[in-house]
Amino acid sequence: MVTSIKNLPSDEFVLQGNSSCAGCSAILALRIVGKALGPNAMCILTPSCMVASMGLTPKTAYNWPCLNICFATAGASASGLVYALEALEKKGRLKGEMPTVFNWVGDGGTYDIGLQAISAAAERNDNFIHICYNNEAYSNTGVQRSGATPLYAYSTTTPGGKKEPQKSMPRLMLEHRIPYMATAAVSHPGDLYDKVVKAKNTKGFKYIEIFVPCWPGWRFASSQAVAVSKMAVNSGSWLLWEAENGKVEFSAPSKRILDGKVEKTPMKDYLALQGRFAKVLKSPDAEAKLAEIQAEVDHEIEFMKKRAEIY
Ligand SMILES: Cc1ncc(C[n+]2csc(CCOP(=O)(O)OP(=O)(O)O)c2C)c(N)n1
Ligand code: SF4
Ligand SMILES: [Mg+2]
Repeated sequence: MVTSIKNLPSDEFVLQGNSSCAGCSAILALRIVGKALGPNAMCILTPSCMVASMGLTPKTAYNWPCLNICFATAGASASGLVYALEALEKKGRLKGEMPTVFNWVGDGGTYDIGLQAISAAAERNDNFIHICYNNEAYSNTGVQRSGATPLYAYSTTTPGGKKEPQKSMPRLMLEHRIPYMATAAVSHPGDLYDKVVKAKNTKGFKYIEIFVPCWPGWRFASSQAVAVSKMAVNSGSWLLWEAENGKVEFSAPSKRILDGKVEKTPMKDYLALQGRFAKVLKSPDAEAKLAEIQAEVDHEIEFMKKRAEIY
């Protein structure tokens, strides 16, 4: 049974007065993650919107010890912190319970520049959670394309629409066959909360990727991030699942789509909510491009269905 939003703990680890955009769904996701992790956690951040949102010492808005590290090094830095904590514990010098070490890193820091160190830490099965909040762009520096930016989306470095389809980071992580990994979305807070609790209670490397639409980057109204996220799930373009040691289980909303119990929303309706696809939807070959985007989504669904059957 998925935890209801009404039953999430009232504790807050993302404090008022942080400097994220109003209506930022990444900061909302971090609030929910905080409720699942509780106070005994240490947070590592790479350069991103979430570092900017944290603010400056002594008025930082995240209520955990936080380390801001180099863009490429989330995997290596978290490993180092975990090894240091484990050494202290071994020597009897760790006060209290072992904290949960977690990375809070964007898609740029995960899919692109941080990939090698994250993959290496996963292969070593180091004991931390890498959380990628995926807003499908380098938002903090002005919305440049990343490996997570979808096909035909506008970004400042793809003014005519991105020509390449997005890379599937969750699938890359799946084949590391780590103890636990999951995809989640800001529109499904109970599901996200439960997955972070599960990751916290699992030893070894954990990966969670959270879908967090960015309104200034994707060009929709600031009040609509959760609605856009819901639409991504309902269209099947963002699948919710989890995997223990490489074995995939689909989560309720996506499972209903995959089992054919619920009709998925057409991609056209989802894309129409976002200004970053406006040019494509108005172009003379809009129908062909839409069909290509829909085919990408359908292929991913078929792939994941088969992947879940064979392992
Ligand atoms: C090595 C290096 N290259 C570039 C930058 C500039 N930079 C700072 S934040 C950022 C974007 C980060 O994108 P992402 O990880 O997706 O996080 P978001 O901004 O979307 O929250 C970039 C390119 C940097 N700090 N270090
Ligand atoms: S640019 Fe996007 S991800 Fe960054 S703080 Fe604003 S809403 Fe959040
Ligand atoms: Mg990003």
